[in-house]
Amino acid sequence: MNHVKKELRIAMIGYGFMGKAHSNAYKKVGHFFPSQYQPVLQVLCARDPARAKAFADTWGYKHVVSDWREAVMRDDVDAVDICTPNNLHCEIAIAAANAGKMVLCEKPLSMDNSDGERMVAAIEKAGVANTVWYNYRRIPAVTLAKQIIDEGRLGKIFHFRAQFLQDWTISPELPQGGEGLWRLDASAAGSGVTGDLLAHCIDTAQWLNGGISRVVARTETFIKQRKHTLTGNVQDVGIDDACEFLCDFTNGSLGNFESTRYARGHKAKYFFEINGENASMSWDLQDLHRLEFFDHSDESRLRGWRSIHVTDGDHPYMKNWWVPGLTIGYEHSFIHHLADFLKSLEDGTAAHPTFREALETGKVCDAVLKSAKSGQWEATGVKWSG
Ligand code: SOE
Repeated sequence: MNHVKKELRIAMIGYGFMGKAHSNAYKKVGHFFPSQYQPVLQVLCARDPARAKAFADTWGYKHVVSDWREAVMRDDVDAVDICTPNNLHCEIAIAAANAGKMVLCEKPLSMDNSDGERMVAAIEKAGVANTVWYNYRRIPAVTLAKQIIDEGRLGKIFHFRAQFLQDWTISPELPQGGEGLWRLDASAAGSGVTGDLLAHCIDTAQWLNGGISRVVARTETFIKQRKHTLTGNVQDVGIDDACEFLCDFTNGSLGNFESTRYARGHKAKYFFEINGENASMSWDLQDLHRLEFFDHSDESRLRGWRSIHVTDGDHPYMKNWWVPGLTIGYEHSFIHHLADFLKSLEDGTAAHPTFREALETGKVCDAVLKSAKSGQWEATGVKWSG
């Protein structure tokens, strides 16, 4: 079979947490989701040569380079996967698109929307396949929530609420900047929890419930100064440590979002709930197989929240894994994302979320940060069609 497959030769830029998650997806996808395309780990690009070589050996990359420009321009590369800190996404994506490569980019798309607009323009001008790795859409219970909404089972939707809570930056001793800690450095990350965590919630929310038209937000930076890993100097912290916002969806429903890295005891609590006139649903990453569902049309004596264990063969993605009832995990959301990307290549369709759709998430993030400064409601300018 293998000889008829088309190779999809990947240049992976970066080798942190996401470099690992994506490399794992490239390795496994073909074993579980048959496709005409076979990803090939062609080139790993990273700055530290010894560590890059070790990563490449572990995952089976054929070549190692230290300059992303070289990786992007190579003739033996079909697709560029951007897993760098956020401040490099724009330049790499534009160069890759201009070189005619497909581009897969880690979230958030960009530092801000002026970069995002330039990226979308380059990608669309080049006409190359593209996607942004908002992976949580591909958790089977979240995909099932989308199916249930699209079937109209909730009726008119009134409320969407979401939280993404962590606690890993509470210590004032934690430095900002450098590997692993660039998320605390505004010059590398763009923003704090808004771009890093709420962007996930916003992507899922708009996918499930349509566009967000306006927001009012507040942010807080609890630790005002931190030592910078690279310079050794104590510097002002430019990111938002916590963010809360209210919003209006264009379908008339109200949104309520919260994210923080200061919720002691919560490591990655991503939760959402959606209330419609006929039914409600909620989902929690820490029990990721379960979709909680309440259907008001159930017989009243038996009516109550049911907890659907989304592991059966007719649940999204699950027939490609084990027998019904057996579970999968976080890393599978990336495998599903990639499987859908490969399918879109076969079908000649867009791979969601596209850069343009991820820009709509970025517009909400920008409006949230703007509102936190102005103290006013801010329009997002979102044109949601995804
Ligand atoms: C931050 O800690 C982080 O790793 C995000 O960057 C990821 O996008 C999120 O999925 C988990 O948390």
